[in-house]
Amino acid sequence: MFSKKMEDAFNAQINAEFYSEYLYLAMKAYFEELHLTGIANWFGVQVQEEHAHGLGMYDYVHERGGKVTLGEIAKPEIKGKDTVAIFEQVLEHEQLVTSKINALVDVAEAEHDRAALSFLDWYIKEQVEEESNVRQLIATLKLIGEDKKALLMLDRELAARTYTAPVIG
Ligand code: OFO
Repeated sequence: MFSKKMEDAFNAQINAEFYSEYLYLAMKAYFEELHLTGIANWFGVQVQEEHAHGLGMYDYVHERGGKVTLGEIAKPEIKGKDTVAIFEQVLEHEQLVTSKINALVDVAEAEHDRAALSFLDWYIKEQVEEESNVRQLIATLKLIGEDKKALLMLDRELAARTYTAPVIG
């Protein structure tokens, strides 16, 4: 049985995933406007991933016989003033999402919803990967520092990132 508490918690997380999509779309635009198209591409893949994360939960709520309720998506705000600071904002954001997924797991535990717990395992692992990828990029960007040539090389490398639809759950 899919409780109302579980349904509300999943709906809140669907909103958080679509907010992530929107935030990364804003960041993609930022880098596109700087003609750093490889970094923009990296964000484009993030956008698709977040969309899949949101839809994965959307489908799951329906699979459990629940009701999807979509709320407002907040205006995304880019706080970072340079590339490193923007990726630091991404890491902070992913850490926040991790804490939200953990809170969702807490609800599933309190509701004794084993099916939801098993479904959410995928998201827990995904968050470890998301945070690790961004941490790695921040370290690389810090090494690059003011070296424009090295930044362009990284940009070229990130241009090769492609999206693979995840198998969720
Ligand atoms: Fe959905 O993982 Fe990022 O936010």
